Amino acid sequence: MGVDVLELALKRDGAEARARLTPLLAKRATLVLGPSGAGKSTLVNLMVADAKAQIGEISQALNTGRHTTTATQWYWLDAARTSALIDSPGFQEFGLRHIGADRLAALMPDVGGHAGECRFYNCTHRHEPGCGVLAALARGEIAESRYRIYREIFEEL
Ligand SMILES: Nc1nc2c(ncn2[C@@H]2O[C@H](COP(=O)(O)OP(=O)(O)OP(=O)(O)O)[C@@H](O)[C@H]2O)c(=O)[nH]1
Ligand SMILES: [Mg+2]
Ligand SMILES: [Zn+2]
Repeated sequence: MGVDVLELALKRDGAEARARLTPLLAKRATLVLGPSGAGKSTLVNLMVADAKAQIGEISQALNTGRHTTTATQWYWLDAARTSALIDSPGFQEFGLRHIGADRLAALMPDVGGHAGECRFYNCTHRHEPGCGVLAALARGEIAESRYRIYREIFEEL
């Protein structure tokens, strides 16, 4: 999707995680978002010396987080107050119910980037003739796995 992904081991290699995150967090406010138990508060504590954000153990029974953080909290990363990190309560499930099927392609940049090439303005990119998305898929410019995800979510919506 044109989004960079960093894999970090906050507990095993905190120093490396800090070094890689520090330049990305500079001069902006960053919202930490993710399911409960993902390690959001662990990351905040790693980056903010006196944060003391509460960290929860993963529930053995449910294999999920326990919603340890219950309120959104703003932390300054530096004394000059130019960079901030925002810890947030985790979610158990991520829903897309608020999105109309006709808006889905526009929200997946790698898929929707070719929608302007479709013959029909209301193309669903599934079976229409002259579909720019299907053409890009055939040329290998859209990953098959990403197009499959588009189809699956489209059907759900
Ligand atoms: N091994 C390992 N464990 C981690 C890592 N990050 C977090 N944990 C552990 O995962 C558990 C949950 O961490 P939290 O930081 O409380 O997770 P959270 O995302 O803030 O959870 P909520 O506040 O419930 O949304 C704790 O036991 C952490 O020690 C990591 O990078 N590696
Ligand atoms: Mg938390
Ligand atoms: Zn199309």
